[in-house]
Order: sequence, then structure tokens, then C-alpha cells
Amino acid sequence: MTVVEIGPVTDRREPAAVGTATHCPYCGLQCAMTVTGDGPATATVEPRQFPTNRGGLCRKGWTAADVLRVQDRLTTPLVRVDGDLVPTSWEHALDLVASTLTKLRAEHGPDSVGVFGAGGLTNEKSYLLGKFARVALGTSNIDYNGRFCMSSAAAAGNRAFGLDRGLPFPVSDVGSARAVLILGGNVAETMPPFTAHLATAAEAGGLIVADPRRTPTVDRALAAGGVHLQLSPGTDLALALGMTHLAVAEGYADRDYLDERTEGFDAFWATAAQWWPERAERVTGVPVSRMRETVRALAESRDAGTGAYVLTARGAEQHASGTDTVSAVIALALVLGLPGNRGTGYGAITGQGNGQGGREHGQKADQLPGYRSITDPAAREHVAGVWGIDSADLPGPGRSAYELLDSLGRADGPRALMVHGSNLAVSAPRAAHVVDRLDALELLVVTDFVLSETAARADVVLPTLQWAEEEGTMTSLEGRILRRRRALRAPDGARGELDILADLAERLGQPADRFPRDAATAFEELRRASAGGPADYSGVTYERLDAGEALHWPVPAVDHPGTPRLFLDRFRTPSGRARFTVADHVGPAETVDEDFPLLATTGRVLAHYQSGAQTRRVAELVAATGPMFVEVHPDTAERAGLADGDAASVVSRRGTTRARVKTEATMRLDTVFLPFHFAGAERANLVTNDALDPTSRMPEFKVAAVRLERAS
Ligand SMILES: Nc1nc2c(c(=O)[nH]1)N[C@H]1C(S)=C(S)[C@@H](COP(=O)(O)OP(=O)(O)OC[C@H]3O[C@@H](n4cnc5c(=O)[nH]c(N)nc54)[C@H](O)[C@@H]3O)O[C@H]1N2
Ligand SMILES: Nc1nc2c(c(=O)[nH]1)N[C@H]1C(S)=C(S)[C@@H](COP(=O)(O)OP(=O)(O)OC[C@H]3O[C@@H](n4cnc5c(=O)[nH]c(N)nc54)[C@H](O)[C@@H]3O)O[C@H]1N2
Ligand code: SF4
Ligand SMILES: [Mo]
Repeated sequence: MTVVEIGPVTDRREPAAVGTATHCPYCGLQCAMTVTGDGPATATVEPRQFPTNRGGLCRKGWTAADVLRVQDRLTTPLVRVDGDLVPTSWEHALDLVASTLTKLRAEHGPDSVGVFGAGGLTNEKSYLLGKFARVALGTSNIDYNGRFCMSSAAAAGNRAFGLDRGLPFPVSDVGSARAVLILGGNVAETMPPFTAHLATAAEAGGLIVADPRRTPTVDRALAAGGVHLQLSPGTDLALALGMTHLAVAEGYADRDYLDERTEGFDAFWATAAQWWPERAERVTGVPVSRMRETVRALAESRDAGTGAYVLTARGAEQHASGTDTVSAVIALALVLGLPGNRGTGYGAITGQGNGQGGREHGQKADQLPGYRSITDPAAREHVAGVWGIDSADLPGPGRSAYELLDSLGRADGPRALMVHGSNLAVSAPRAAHVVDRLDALELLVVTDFVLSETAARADVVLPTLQWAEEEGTMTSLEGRILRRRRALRAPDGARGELDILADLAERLGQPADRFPRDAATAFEELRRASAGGPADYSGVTYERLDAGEALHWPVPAVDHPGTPRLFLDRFRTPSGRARFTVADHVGPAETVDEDFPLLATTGRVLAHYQSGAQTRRVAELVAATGPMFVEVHPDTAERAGLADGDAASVVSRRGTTRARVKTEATMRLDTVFLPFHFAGAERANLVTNDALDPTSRMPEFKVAAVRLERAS
């Protein structure tokens, strides 16, 4: 079904008078909205009908215009003078950055400069940021916050299917399924309009949620006879193996599918065979009966032709064994014969607004545009050709996000860092250590539109535009390319991010036309750079998007209709078959002991977004959430001498965070939950573990051993 995007097609340069069709600045659902008004003061948003949001918006979306008019919006570049950030001219700020980078490069080589990007950036920005790093700076040291987000799902998807597109089917396909299993996703808070796509399953009693907490998403499932798999944090791998074992042992495996469409089952089974459900119950805390209900619900709905989907999100993925965990979940889906068929499937729910496109166009340490590998000689030739350079001058793979941050200011690490779209001082794991590394830099340059906690530590802050003031494209969680349109005139003083990159590139000696300043031109170049790659955008044009076409990549030609559903004929592996991975349960990197008897997990609440740099500036959202809290079972709190509302310290081997006790009788006794949206002494990331997944380099955000204390 092609659903046409409604809304006026606006001129690329001047804002429309009647309202401009665009998408929400926040998450990967990319709800459609219309922005009206002639400037930030009068701007309003309204939802539009669109397949992902079906006319809905969450509270963050409804208040998105408030961020355009925050009191402390940055409109002047800032430089640090005698310890303080003071306003300066663009000329001075850009000259200072360029001359310092030039000096560092001359003295210490190109890798002495690092770049940190983000999955919130448009495709055009992501693409040009990668090009800027590789061409204008010549550094291998570029990575981005998507490493903290989608990297485990991406690695497992590539491993199993030969291609990583979070949802390889439109999100609306899930909407007709009567059985949906979600592991580690709380969409009722993280993508509220997504729950419309779970209504069929929920009403059929087929919504199943694996989460250590009883979240609003779990409540939806339980309201109509669904299942809550209330596992211990960090045990999804064992749960997946136990359920796969059960599926095989009880005759739910799809043998024809296994023969025809997969490879590696026998080697996988050698491990999974050891995971009889009772063993999985002991490790996860999930009763065998619940596992059985889950497998049966999926298999029966599959057999009835009424749809069956398995989805993962960060709860299952943000672990030091995240890639293997997702591989085991995919194995369950493969045994049931779900991926690559109509009406059934496996997918990962992409988090950030452009979390999908942001991982395709070359801001990742090991990657070139079009989801190409930076170590592939043919890919290097192609991209170097588009960029007009010699492929021998392209750097190789660089450090992953956390390893890059950990190396800052060290003998072999970058001495300067440019940050575009991430608030690392709050959102990076083991945050106090990361802040020490940021402070060890000779030059920290942050481009942002508010003085985030990271920008506040910078040597130079460059003020940029916000979503409703700029043009570009975003790729949503279902791999569909969407237009972000300029609805409002930009505030005086702030500059577009493409202009900032072009201004710096010129000062670093690049030809003036190598870094396009307008999004449409950048996109034309991105099309050519991605042509022939796994994420092929060569057939996507602004004209097609503005005409309302629903284009899901790959779109290899201008007359190609796009690919809403991948893998229907074959997977993108060399053999065309999906691959099983042999993966055994190892458990969290850190275990409990007498000093740290509890497991802290972290995540999100409805009204705040990520590091909170944007949403902590919106009064309505601040009021809705209240202060930093630690969610804990009343008995567990009592054992620490605490009651609801008390001020507590949550202490791990890496640090302490401060939070109000929020008792919740549905919590596991061994687990506490911390939201990571708060700053300063209330950062959840003061306690998180920087243990990394060996494949994806994802940090273990979701399990840290802690104790609770009364705050002094
Ligand atoms: N309101 C809001 N919405 C957002 C965002 C936001 O910051 N705020 N951010 C966006 C982004 S970038 C992302 S990545 C998505 C994330 O979307 P989600 O993945 O839905 O969000 P999280 O809260 O990180 O984690 C989901 C759930 O995982 C559970 N969990 C914790 N540990 C485990 C575990 O070991 N196993 C399992 N199975 N579950 C576990 C948590 O209790 C939590 O309820 O949200 C997007 N949407
Ligand atoms: N403990 C814990 N930590 C986590 C997670 C967790 O579950 N638990 N989740 C992780 C995940 S999934 C993610 S995605 C990260 C996200 O965490 P961050 O990377 O910190 O993401 P944001 O808070 O969205 O930061 C975006 C910053 O960039 C600015 N910004 C927004 N748009 C633009 C733009 O177009 N250009 C520029 N230059 N700036 C812009 C905003 O004002 C803000 O300051 O956090 C990770 N950290
Ligand atoms: S669900 Fe995501 S895209 Fe939709 S309004 Fe909320 S934050 Fe925006
Ligand atoms: Mo994320």
C-alpha cells in the first residue's frame, strides 16, 4: 500500500504562509506534523495523518515548537576566554577552530582531530560530516552516538541477513498482526503512537513484552490477556535460547523454512539444545509456562495467517553481549520461520529521528556512504571518485564511540574533538570519566542550538539551526526517506550546519564547491555516493519525496518504486539464506556482591528525550516528569532504610548518582531503574558500566551492580 504524504509542497528557501508539512524533531517514528507560524514565537505544530503515527503525536512532539523559542537559544558563537565562554563573531570563532585544527594536524597528524556525530542529524549532515572528517581533516577518528543506540541490532542484522534496516517492513504491517513479542522496548513511553500498531495484537491477547519492569507497554499487554516476561536484566540471551529450545522441542519449528531459507542451524542447535526451558527459567526468572505461552502465541498466529512479529529495542540490545543477544532473538524468529515472509518478521525499533539514515551515510568509524565498508577497496574507489580524491588518501577505520572518547587527550588519541548532535557529558557511559577526557582536550568544539552540558565545557560553541528552520531528509525506523522542510525563518546569528562545515572546510584549504551549503545539492551528491551500495538512495529525489511517494531504501533507480519489504525472495547474504549465529549466554559484565547487591538498569520516561538538553527546557515536560528518581520495590528500598520520596544515592563501582526514591510494587526485588535524562549529580551515567560488546562496541548501559544509600 502506498500512502501519499499530504501537505503543501513548500519552496525550499522561503517558509510557507499556510503551514509546512514536516516531521517531528525527536524519535525514529518520525510522526508527521504541520508547522504553522512566521517565526519561533508564533510557531505551532499539529499532527498530520501518516502511516507511522496515524494522526497522533506524543507529548514531546506536541511541545516541539517550545524548543524553538527557549530563552537561552544560542545565536552567537562563543569562545572560552580566561575560563569563561564569551560571545564572539563567526569570523573569529571559525578562524580560531580552523587555525587550531591546522596546527594540531601539522604537529601530530590528521588523527589528532576527532569528530562525533549523531543519529539526530539529517542524512545530508551525516553524509557531509563523514566527508568532512575523511577529506577536510583526513582523520579516521569519527564515530557517532548511534554506536550507543542501534549498533548491536545493526551488527546482528548484518550477520544474520547481510543487511541492516531496523524494520525490514513498514511499521503498519505490525498493525495487523495478532501476535507480537517485544524484547526490551517500552514503546508506550518511547513512541506512544506506535502502540496503535500493537492494538490488534493486544486485543487478541497476543502482545508479549520482555522487560524487567512492568511498564505502560506491559500494562497494555496484560490488559487483554497478553504476557509479561519479567526477566532479570541482561538475561535476554538465555530467554531467547530457552524459547527457541521450546519451539523446537514442542514442534513449532518451521522445518521447510529452516531447510530452504537458513544456514547454520545445526551448529546453533548444539548450543541451544543445552538450554532446556527449566534452565532458562533459573537464569531469567521467567516461568517456563510464560515462555511456552509466548512461543505458542507466535506459532499459532503464524499458522493461522494472522501475523507474528518479534521486535527488539534497547533493553535487549544495550549490553556487552548485545550482538549475540539479538542474534539469539533472530534465531528464535528464524526457527519459527518469520523473517522474510509477508505478515511475519523480525525487526529492531530504531530510536533516534534519523537513527536509520544516520548509520548509512558515513559518520560511523568503519563505514562509507551507502552503508559501504571503509575497508572494501571497491567501495573506497567509488566514494573517492564521487569526492574527487585519490582513494589512497581516504583514511581507514577509526575507533568506536566509547573508545574514541576514552582516548581523548591521551598520547595516541585526538587532541581536538568536534561534536555535532550529542550531549556526551550526560549520555555517554561512565560519564565522569568521559568528562575528564573531554576536559583533557586542547580544543573541544560543540555545534548546538542550546548550551548543553557538553557545550558548556567547550572551547568554542557554534550556534546552529533547528529542525523547523532547515531543509533535508530523514530516514525513519521503517527505512522510509522523509523530507524535513523549512517552515520558519532562521533566527539571526545562528548558521545552518552545512554552512558551518563548508566554512570550516574552506578555511582548511578545501575547494569552495566541495562542501555544498544547501541540502538539495548535498542530497544529489549523497545519491551518487550511495549508488550501488547496500543502502542505495540513487533513485530518491526531493521531487519524488515532495510529490508524496513512499520510498523505502534501497531505491536503485529513479523509476524504482522503493523496497518497503526486504528479503521476500532472498536474504542479502552471499547464499541468499539467513545465517544462524552460535551464541551462548554469558550474562552481564558485572555481577552483584555484598557491596553492590542490586542491578541498576537505565532507560527513558515519556516526557524527556535522551540527555534532556531539549526537553529539560520545556516547562510542561519538566513538570510532567518531576525530578530524577530511582524506581525500586518497596521492600528493597526498606532494606536500604529508604521509603518513597526519600533522597537516595545510587552507588556503583564507577560513581554515585542522586535520585528520589520512587517505590513501585511491581518491580523485581533485585532491580532498580534509573532514567538517564537528568544532568549534573543526577546523571544515571555516573554509575553505568563502560564494558563493551566485542562486535558492536555497544556499552552495557542496561546493567550495573549498585547499592542504595540514604543521601547524606
Ligand atoms: N520518551 C522518549 N522516547 C524516546 C527516547 C527518549 O529519550 N525519550 N529516545 C529515542 C531513542 S534514541 C531510543 S534508542 C528509543 C529507545 O526505546 P526503548 O528501547 O523502548 O527505551 P528504553 O527505556 O531505553 O528501554 C526499554 C525498556 O528496556 C527495559 N530493560 C532494561 N534492561 C533490560 C534487559 O536486560 N532486558 C530487557 N528485555 N529489557 C530491559 C527497560 O526497563 C525499559 O522499559 O526511544 C526513542 N524514543
Ligand atoms: N544510561 C543510559 N545512557 C544512554 C542510553 C540509555 O538507554 N541509558 N541510551 C543511549 C542512546 S540509545 C542514545 S541515542 C544516546 C543519546 O544521547 P545524546 O547523544 O546525548 O542525544 P541527545 O540528548 O539527543 O543530544 C542531542 C544534542 O544535540 C543537539 N542537537 C539536536 N539536533 C541537532 C542538530 O541537528 N545538530 C546539532 N549540531 N545539534 C543538534 C541537542 O540540542 C542536544 O544537545 O544516549 C545513550 N545513552
Ligand atoms: S513518538 Fe517520536 S516522532 Fe512521534 S511525536 Fe513523539 S517523539 Fe515525535
Ligand atoms: Mo537511541
